[in-house]
Amino acid sequence: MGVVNVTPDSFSDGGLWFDPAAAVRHGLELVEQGADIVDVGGESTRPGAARVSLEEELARVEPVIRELSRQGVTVSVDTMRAEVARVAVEAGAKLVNDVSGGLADPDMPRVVAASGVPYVVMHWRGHSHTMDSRAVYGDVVAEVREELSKRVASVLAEGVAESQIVLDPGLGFSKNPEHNWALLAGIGQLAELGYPLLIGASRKRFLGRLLAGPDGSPRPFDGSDDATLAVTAIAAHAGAWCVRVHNVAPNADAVRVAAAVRGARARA
Ligand code: PMM
Repeated sequence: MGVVNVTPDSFSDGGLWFDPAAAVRHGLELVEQGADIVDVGGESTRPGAARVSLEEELARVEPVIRELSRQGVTVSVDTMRAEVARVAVEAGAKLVNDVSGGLADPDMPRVVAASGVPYVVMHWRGHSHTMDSRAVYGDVVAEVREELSKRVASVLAEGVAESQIVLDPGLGFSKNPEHNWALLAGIGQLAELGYPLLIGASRKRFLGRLLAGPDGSPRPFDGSDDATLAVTAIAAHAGAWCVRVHNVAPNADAVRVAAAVRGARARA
């Protein structure tokens, strides 16, 4: 899954694809580089980000989704709003990626159920301005697993089908670096929930912190693409269904390597 953030302020690519024509061009480039899905979002979720209005979010994503879909691209919409999801699916989106897992907008599960498209339910504890203060866990893998199970039960009760659900531990969302590493180590336990898993580590702050220089200053996000690639290989090898990344070409190769190793293991 390649990322197109149609925002002026996303963490690593804010502003680059804010113009709809540039966003469409970038989405097409990502497909050429090997993306199976292009994730289009109009609201930054970086820590501390303020929310945009519904109208602004729709104006950002709708034309981009419509045009990419018209050109045959499999598009997902990255939104917490039911109305944006509804319009996006009407414009051609084939997947709804909700970083709040249905918590931010109570209408979301019903809209997703009616649309019938796959639904990414991410682990989330609150909006960007509060999320760092909610990064408190005893056993992060067990708690994320438990909270995701509750979200699954809730969206199933709203009519979403089991076959629509994809789960995501939400790296960086109310998680400190130690939590993110534990969740990556626990992919197998999360997979036991029985749903496909999506992992979004690309260019996140915990990679920059790991790669900090001798003076302790974090590596800037654009220096963490190789580390993203390592996470992709590990996640895909552990059985993740999808990785959400900004720099698609090398990650698509890493996914192929992991698939080859898994295939060989299955045949052994
Ligand atoms: N991360 C971001 C945005 N959307 N969606 C899912 N499912 N999983 C994620 O980890 C995720 C996401 C934030 O990253 P960006 O602002 O760099 O795109």
